[in-house]
Amino acid sequence: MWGNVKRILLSVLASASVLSLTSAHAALTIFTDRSAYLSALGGSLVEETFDSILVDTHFRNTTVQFDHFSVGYSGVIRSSTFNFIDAGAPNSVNNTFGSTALVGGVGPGEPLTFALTSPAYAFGGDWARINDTVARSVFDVAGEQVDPGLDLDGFFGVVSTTAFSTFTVLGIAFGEGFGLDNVAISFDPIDNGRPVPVPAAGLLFAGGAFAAYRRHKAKRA
Ligand SMILES: [Ca+2]
Ligand SMILES: [Ca+2]
Ligand SMILES: [Ca+2]
Repeated sequence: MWGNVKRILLSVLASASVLSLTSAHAALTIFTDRSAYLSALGGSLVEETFDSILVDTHFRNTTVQFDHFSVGYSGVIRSSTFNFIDAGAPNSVNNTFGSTALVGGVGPGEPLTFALTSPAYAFGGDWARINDTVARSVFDVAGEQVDPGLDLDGFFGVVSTTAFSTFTVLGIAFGEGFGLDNVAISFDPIDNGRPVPVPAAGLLFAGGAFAAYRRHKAKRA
């Protein structure tokens, strides 16, 4: 008689089922004031105003390369008024900047990714209509999700203690459209608001090592 005997099946845990996460979490500092952000960067920044783009340029199902990052989107939003660099006369209510700016749009679970040309420590810019009225997106940077809050219209920047290769606007609800301009990035390590001193690369001089060989002077008769 089996009574209350219960057979418990023990699943054998594969060796890969438990991963030891050893990488340290990035410590992020959020700035909503451009001046404070720039002060934290200590002057080591690069900027993108998008103003070199002279005609509306889409990045749906493709990427557009800028000096310091590329941007691309491959989600479900197909409207011509999202996911493009809005040049000339604004074609989007999300371009509130009075100059050429990026206009993005993401659906739930979709990333709009800024892929940096090299690992960076700070990414910020002037944003328009992020999470207007309803929370529709978060930022994903250095392995962390950052909540930009409701009704972000203005500067928002993140400084990280660890380098990151992408900055992503991640949709969390349907239909987030937004604008972005005046992107400011730092590729230099930053510690407590001050750039970490980096030893200057030694310059190697090969003085006197250069010898001119003129073996080809020989003329053939
Ligand atoms: Ca601009
Ligand atoms: Ca336009
Ligand atoms: Ca929006």
